[in-house]
Amino acid sequence: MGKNPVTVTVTGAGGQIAYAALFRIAAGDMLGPDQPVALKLLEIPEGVRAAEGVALELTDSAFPLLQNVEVTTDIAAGFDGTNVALLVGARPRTKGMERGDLLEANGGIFAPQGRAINDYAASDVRVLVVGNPANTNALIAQRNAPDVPAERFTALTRLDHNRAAGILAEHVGAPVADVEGVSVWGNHSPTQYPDLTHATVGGRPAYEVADPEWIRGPYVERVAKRGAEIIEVRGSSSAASAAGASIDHIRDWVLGTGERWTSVALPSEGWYGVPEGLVCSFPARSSGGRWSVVEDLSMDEFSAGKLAASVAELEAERDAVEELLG
Ligand code: NAX
Repeated sequence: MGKNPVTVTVTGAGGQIAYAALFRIAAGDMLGPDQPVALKLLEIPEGVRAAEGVALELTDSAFPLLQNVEVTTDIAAGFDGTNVALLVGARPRTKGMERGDLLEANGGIFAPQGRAINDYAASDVRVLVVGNPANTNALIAQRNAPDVPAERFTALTRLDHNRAAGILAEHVGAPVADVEGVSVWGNHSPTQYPDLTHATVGGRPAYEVADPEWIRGPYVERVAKRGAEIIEVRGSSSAASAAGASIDHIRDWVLGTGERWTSVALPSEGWYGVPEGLVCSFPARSSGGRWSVVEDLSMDEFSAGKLAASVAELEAERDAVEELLG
């Protein structure tokens, strides 16, 4: 007998990241080639026609694994029975908007979505927040979903992780599959710290393969500001790579990472001195459907300073949305 379908909700379904993600999800790239999926596309009224258009194209793709597609602007219906929620839709930062305004505008989205997940989602729900500011949006959603275990709320730093691996591989002229042990710490923002202390390329330490001055200077800067580089070169923000990273994140979470680790933002349990509850990126492995942070990695003064600076930013973001934290 075939497997029961997994219900996947994607918010911001009319947007560009969703457009790059949904067809791959329906094709089985995220949950496996034998796992049927039912899709729920949640949009706001301004975006719903675009989402309806995507639904038409999904039908026209005749994906054997795709059981059903529902388009809705109703938040309760959007999360009803959902097993995997990709929270992509968010309020973008517009000209003249301060970070505080951005956080507040997004609080108005992620607090009700957290409550709806709490009330309507399946008991095994797993949540990935992609919409920026992703870490703090995830914190807001998590704090508004008191009946869901906190560890089920994560934010996307896999794109940063993939960028960190890809840019290193390109720099040293190695295939990216040879890169292991990269860690991205902190916030999904320019303060993030892509860390190569424990990274290897083809089994050799990254710090031997590449110049340490480059690793701690231009490399960190380039990875952390890659989003802006993409906008400048492509003319719009990362879409296919963000979609691919979201799929990688959920696939690894559900199906496991094996011995390799990746990077994931999740509510801290005090690891590496990061205050409890803060949604912060750590190196992590997954098995049995659960993330476990890679603990006890050595961290020198430079790395500890970078992590502390990013954590300070996360704390400031948390304090700015205090009244939304349930
Ligand atoms: P788009 O502007 O193409 O699409 C966003 C869609 O979300 C729109 O269709 C809009 O109608 C919808 N939306 C807005 N509020 C909603 C709500 N309350 N419920 C449901 N849908 C809603 O943006 P896109 O390029 O797809 O990016 C989406 C988000 O991802 C942005 O916040 C962006 O900053 C963020 N990103 C996060 C990344 C990460 O690594 N964490 C990287 C890529 C990306 O920049």
